Amino acid sequence: MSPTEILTAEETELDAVARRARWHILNTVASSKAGHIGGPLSATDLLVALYFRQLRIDPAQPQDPDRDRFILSKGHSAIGLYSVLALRGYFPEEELLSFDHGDSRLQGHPDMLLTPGVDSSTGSLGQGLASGAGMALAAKRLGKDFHTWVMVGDGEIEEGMVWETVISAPRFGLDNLTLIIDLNGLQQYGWPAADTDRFDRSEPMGHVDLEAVFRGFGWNAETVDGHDFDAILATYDKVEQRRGNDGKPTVIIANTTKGHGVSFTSGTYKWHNGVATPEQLDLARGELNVEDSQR
Ligand SMILES: Cc1ncc(C[n+]2csc(CCOP(=O)(O)OP(=O)(O)O)c2C)c(N)n1
Ligand SMILES: [Mg+2]
Repeated sequence: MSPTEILTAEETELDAVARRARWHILNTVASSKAGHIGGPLSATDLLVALYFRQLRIDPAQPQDPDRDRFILSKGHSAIGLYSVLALRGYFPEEELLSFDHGDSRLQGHPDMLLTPGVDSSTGSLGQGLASGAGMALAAKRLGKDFHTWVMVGDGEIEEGMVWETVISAPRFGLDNLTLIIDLNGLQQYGWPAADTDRFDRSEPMGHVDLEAVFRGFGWNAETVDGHDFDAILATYDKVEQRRGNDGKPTVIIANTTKGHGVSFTSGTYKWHNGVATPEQLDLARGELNVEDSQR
């Protein structure tokens, strides 16, 4: 496959798209010499399933008022979103190499005024769910049937503003709003711990029954393996089928691994951000089984 060939949703194998997206994440960040790795890699399969099977979108019309919306509230994972947007045909894959350059459309955090396919600017954690609720409420008021999806990190949901929307969304009957929590068990560092060092790297939400909490606030809740495409698609479908029936927003709690898909980045906070060496890139390319031409 040539790097410029546009992949349509119907023609693609999700696993191949995800491997290629993961390669772009590592290779692009290495090329730009700075960027996040672990969060983009944990979110890749969820994003690929959304953009290649679920969202009602047309990459040729990124501003279609009736399109489904997606907000990457964990905006530091921008390169993960850009990789999937490029593969889905919003802009050329080659453009990924401009990532984080001053004059690029692909800034280090998503900019809705610059990048085709980006529905909301994010990066200051905690804000995307509120924006998404606004979009979902607008759809209700305008009589439109588009669906709004938001993805947050598990560290991000320590932000209080997330919970303002968790409380209010059911009261507005926002069954057209779905929140995906990328529960990868790690954030940048971890909780301050008196008895260890400054950062103990414990799970940000490991002590919380998130399903029970969300249900208590009036949400539907689903838990899924965030690296199993069959399970992800079945869960997305369930959400879509339920929409419009019960007035409840839905949370999808996705169990993921930070840095998933590449041996040396998997399961460690140390690859929250970082730049792969040429040797590491070679190793990753082999593990991801991508063609040489994609480098
Ligand atoms: C309001 C705010 N505080 C701090 C940061 C810096 N920051 C960027 S990523 C990150 C950790 C996020 O962890 P998590 O939400 O678990 O994301 P993931 O594991 O998916 O990378 C932090 C603290 C920020 N972007 N915004
Ligand atoms: Mg996390």
